[in-house]
Amino acid sequence: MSENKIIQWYPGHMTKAMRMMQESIAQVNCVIYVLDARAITSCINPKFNEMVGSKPILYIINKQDLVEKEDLQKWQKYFNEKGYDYVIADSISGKQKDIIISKLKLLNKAMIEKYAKKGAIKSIRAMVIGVPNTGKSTLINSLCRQKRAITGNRPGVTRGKQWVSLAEGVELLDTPGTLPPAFENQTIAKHLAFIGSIKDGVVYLDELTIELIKFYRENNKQVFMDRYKLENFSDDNIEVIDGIARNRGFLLNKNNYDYDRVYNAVIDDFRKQKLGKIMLDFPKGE
Ligand SMILES: Nc1nc2c(ncn2[C@@H]2O[C@H](COP(=O)(O)OP(=O)(O)OP(=O)(O)O)[C@@H](O)[C@H]2O)c(=O)[nH]1
Ligand SMILES: [Mg+2]
Repeated sequence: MSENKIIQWYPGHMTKAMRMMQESIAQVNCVIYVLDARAITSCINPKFNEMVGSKPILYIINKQDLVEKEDLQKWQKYFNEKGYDYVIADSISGKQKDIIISKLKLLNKAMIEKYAKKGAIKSIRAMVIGVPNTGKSTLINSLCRQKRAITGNRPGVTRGKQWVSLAEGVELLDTPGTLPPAFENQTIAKHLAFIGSIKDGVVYLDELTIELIKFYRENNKQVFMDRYKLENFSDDNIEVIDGIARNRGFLLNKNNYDYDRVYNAVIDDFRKQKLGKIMLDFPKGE
């Protein structure tokens, strides 16, 4: 991802998805905005804010299991200062179901009371939004304790809209992950590529690997060296790649390394948390 190479990914299904969300927003009482704890800043899509308007938002800081608690505390402080409603979650576990339901009820208290006065019970309708691969469908499944929505560790798994009803009087609208039409800067694009929100192929694996090497050289040399049994962390990216290929025995033949296997190993290791718990974005000033 050299400076002159701009990452851009806004496929047609996202335009369609955005339109669908715009059309559906009037039918919901609130929004559940799912963020990946590793890259919170990068997961903010300014287009969502325009679409959501004045509807209340419950932020889910998801994938908390992939970051260190101390790093997350910085974001908690930030969200508290801003007065945002949020729940820190790991949706695969489903442990946060009760707190999420109670926060949703609190967020919609006025509406629920208005109907209660007339003797009516009104369910809460929430649209679940977020950039691709943040865990929206996984969250929905964990809240309804059933595998209703399709999930998968790649962007663009959910395509259409899908309503899922919970016994607790909550209806959730799953939506396809949507990116902004243009990234505010290339750091955001890079971080979204690291966490699997941008399709591999839009970003070349060799470039993504080099960006990850640069990141670890600057932020966490030791974990990277330990993982690939490197004796030192060379300033030359190709030397690092060669070292990984050599130590892992990734060979095309006697004289040539199999670089593709290196790229897949490094990216996979990062995404499967074998390169430590990493936070990519911090609140401004941290
Ligand atoms: N470690 C971890 N992985 C999670 C968590 N929540 C979801 N995942 C994984 O993240 C990947 C994406 O999950 P999905 O629920 O399909 O994400 P999505 O936001 O619906 O994705 P799109 O429909 O493509 O926008 C899957 O591999 C999930 O298992 C979590 O809390 N922790
Ligand atoms: Mg989905």
